[in-house]
Amino acid sequence: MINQVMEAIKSSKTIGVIAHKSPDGDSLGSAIGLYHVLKEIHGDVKVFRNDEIPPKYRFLDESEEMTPYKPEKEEVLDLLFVLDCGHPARLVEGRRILDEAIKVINIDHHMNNPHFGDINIIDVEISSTCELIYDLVKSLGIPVNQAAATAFYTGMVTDTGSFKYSNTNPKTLRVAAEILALGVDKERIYREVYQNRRLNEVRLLGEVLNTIEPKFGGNLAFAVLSREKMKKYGLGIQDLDELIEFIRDIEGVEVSVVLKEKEDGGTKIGLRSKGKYKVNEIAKKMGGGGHEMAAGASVDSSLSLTEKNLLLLFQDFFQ
Ligand SMILES: [Mn+2]
Repeated sequence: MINQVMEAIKSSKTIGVIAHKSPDGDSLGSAIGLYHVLKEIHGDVKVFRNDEIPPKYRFLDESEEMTPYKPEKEEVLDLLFVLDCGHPARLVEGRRILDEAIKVINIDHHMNNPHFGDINIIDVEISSTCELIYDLVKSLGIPVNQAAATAFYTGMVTDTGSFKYSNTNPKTLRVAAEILALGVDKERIYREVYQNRRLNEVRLLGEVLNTIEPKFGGNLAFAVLSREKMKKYGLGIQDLDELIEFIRDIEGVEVSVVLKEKEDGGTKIGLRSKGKYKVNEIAKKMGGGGHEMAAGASVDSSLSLTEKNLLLLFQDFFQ
């Protein structure tokens, strides 16, 4: 496998790196990190921005090296790395670059990844795609510079809930320690990612929290964010992503759900669990996927219909 990856890098003239749309810390960290690593050994590497970068992650691309992906004009790449992407559909418009690339290396940690690459490096037990890529880069013998280390560390911190979740094990912490020793400013990462809340996000958070009524004997905390409400505070669908974890952490609650109304009238579903229930089972039934403790889906149905459908599913789920 390692030799195949090195061979693919060496024999390709043009290389691209892309991750899923609606980026999070792990997808951005793995894409930007791998880009900085590949640049050490290859002259023609591009990293694509498959979406807007949320403000709290913009520090990862301060020099703005990410190329905005334009489906109508992208060249055909000799080699494309697709990262942290549980299904090709999660690339959305970026799907075309995958279909056209001559060779694809798929690196991911989501369950049920359909192995859509020519080379597939999938580990569903590992904390994050960033940890997986770090392991790979190490065995390839390519140096990890400070920019790459910062990106990888960010992905590991965000996908493990700052090393709190069950996907954190002794090896995760050993890898994190190794990466940290490469000159990562971890205080800066915490400040950028967690201490940068906009006042309006906090105000909306307050408004929503005031209405939380746990259901199913207190097991489920459920919150709904309409477009109207988000607009009132000047926020969009990518904002207030801490709400779902905040309400999961209510005493007695096992599972949290946040529904956000999309611009096209559909609904984005987020699901989190404290550990007793596997929420990817619910996500799968709604056409989505993810990890056992953190999953989601995107559906065409309205907020109210989606809420109704989900509550029916949860009725059996908590039996
Ligand atoms: Mn991930």
